[in-house]
Amino acid sequence: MERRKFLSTVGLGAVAVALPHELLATPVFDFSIDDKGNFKGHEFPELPYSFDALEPHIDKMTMEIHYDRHHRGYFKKFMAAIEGTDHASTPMSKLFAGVSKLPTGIRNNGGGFYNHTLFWNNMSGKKTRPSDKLKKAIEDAFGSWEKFREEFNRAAATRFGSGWAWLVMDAKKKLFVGSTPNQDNPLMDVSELRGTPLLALDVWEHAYYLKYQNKRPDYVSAFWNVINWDEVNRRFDKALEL
Ligand code: MN3
Repeated sequence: MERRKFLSTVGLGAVAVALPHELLATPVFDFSIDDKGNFKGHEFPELPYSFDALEPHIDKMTMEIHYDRHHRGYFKKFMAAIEGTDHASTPMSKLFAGVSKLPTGIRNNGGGFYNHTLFWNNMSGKKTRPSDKLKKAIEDAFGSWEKFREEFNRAAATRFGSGWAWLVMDAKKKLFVGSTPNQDNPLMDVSELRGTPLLALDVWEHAYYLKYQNKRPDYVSAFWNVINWDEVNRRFDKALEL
């Protein structure tokens, strides 16, 4: 099938076929598509733990407001922006890949919906560890685990205004860190960072202000206590496979 025609039929969800490898050249974690690459709708995700599960590092009230108002708000606005259009049956990763041509409401609210879902899932109140394979890839990319931590913290601390810090795998399977403004993410064609997000950290003030006020670096260092490495390991392995 001709590529353009294929893309449009996939976009409409009319044909149940797996996405060709070329579309997955940048492997994605897209909860709007199933394992075979077919569109499966948009759902507001459940928080994978209780509001107080990340205490004392991230407080209960922040989690409640952040999940129930901020995240839900992005979700609702995103749904309103795509309702009744072809975008409603387009996988999010595909929307992001062409987001420069779409209304800014899709970029901002689709990004806000997607990024927070990654974020909740890459945190946990349970102690987890990076796999040996991930550790080695990080040491290869950054020189040492400590250097990785420093670079990630710097990316989070120096993002001016609102945004996100990321650990990303590029198309050559190399790891790097960086940040994006607002609700942008590394899957978006407008982003300076391009690749597969493995770890996300929200550095908007609403993510930490109640507990940490203006001390963003304290919040960033507390984040290391609640990273769900099981999930980061999983994303890393999945990204390597594709
Ligand atoms: Mn947020």
